[in-house]
Amino acid sequence: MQCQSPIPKLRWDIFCRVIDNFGDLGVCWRLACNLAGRGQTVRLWADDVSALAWMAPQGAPGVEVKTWTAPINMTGITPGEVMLEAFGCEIDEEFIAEYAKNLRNSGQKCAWINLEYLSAEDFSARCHGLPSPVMSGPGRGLTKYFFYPGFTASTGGLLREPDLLARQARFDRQAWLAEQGVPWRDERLVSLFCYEPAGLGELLVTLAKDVQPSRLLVTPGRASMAVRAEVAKMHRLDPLWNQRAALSFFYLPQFSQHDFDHLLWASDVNFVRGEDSLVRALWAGKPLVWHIYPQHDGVHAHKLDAFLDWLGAPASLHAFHRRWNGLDASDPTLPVAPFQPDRWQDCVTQARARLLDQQDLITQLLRFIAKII
Ligand code: TRH
Repeated sequence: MQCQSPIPKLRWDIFCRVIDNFGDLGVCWRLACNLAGRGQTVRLWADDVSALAWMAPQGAPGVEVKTWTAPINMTGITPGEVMLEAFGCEIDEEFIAEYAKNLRNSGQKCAWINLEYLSAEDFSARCHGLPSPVMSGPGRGLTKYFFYPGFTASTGGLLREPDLLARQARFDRQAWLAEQGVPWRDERLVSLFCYEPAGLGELLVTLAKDVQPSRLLVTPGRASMAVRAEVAKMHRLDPLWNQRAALSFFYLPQFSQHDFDHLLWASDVNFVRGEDSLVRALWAGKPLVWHIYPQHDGVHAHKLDAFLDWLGAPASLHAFHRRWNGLDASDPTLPVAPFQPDRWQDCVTQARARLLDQQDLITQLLRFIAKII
């Protein structure tokens, strides 16, 4: 039997810079709660904490939230044993200097982690866990470690709470929908969390023409603005586009992360975006479509393909994703990508089972820290 070092109870400083949207904070909040849930003490520093008011209105025991000001306010702050920067955000020199001083005084080893973005591309497994010696500044002589989340056993895994499956098993779809005021009459429920997808108009027309009625559960913000604009455009072009009212809409309020999970569990198909909601949709285990965060240099196309390959997506799901993400928009002669959620269920079910066989990100992170500290 392999002997593993015991997991120490440590104090963590997690640093998060909100670039845009909600994912940076969403991932860091989930990370913080998951760590605290396993006995760690966490201070989460974020430069914009405003979204936590709706994402996590109750807070979480063991997590202290600090507004990360520039310059950082170090009054009364002693750095904890673990310093984690999310997505390469740079921690202030004052903080690093204090951290390094504490290490010298306590003789403790450095536990400085850079948590990277999630990707199914090969580099995640190649670079996961690599050390990077710090060559300059107050952290000179320390070592930073790269921690890559991912979908395979050779990466850092995905965030998954220990009670997730039990919560899912207890979930009462009908009751939850009724509580939200969704007038559900057995129609197909499709959740929509996206930016401005190139294939939105096509999806609406497809659902409106379908024999099976659908209700689109639209999240607030960019998704809801995109849908309203598209619907207005279609009314102008063809007032009869949804003549049978086979497609209906329900505009949602901003949910807590907890209720966002419920939305994904209650729906028959989930359209998600960014990073965190993709992971939650995988745990929900329903057919899913991903609106990947677009990058100017176009590298997101490779990232999307790598994910779909790992997922074992059938050709129709690949095609639908390319259309949804505007990756084949230059060719108007291409036929409309088929919306076939029934055919997309198997690959998600199998992918979820593979993931459940692997260790979750927090278990791996805690073991990693126990090894280096
Ligand atoms: O919001 P996102 O698009 O976020 C990100 C950021 O843009 C980031 O800069 C980029 O690097 C990254 O994507 C790839 O999508 P994401 O990651 O799914 O984050 C959304 C978070 O918001 C997630 O934690 C779920 C949460 N959420 C709620 O809690 N309630 C809600 O009602 C909704 C719609 C979302």
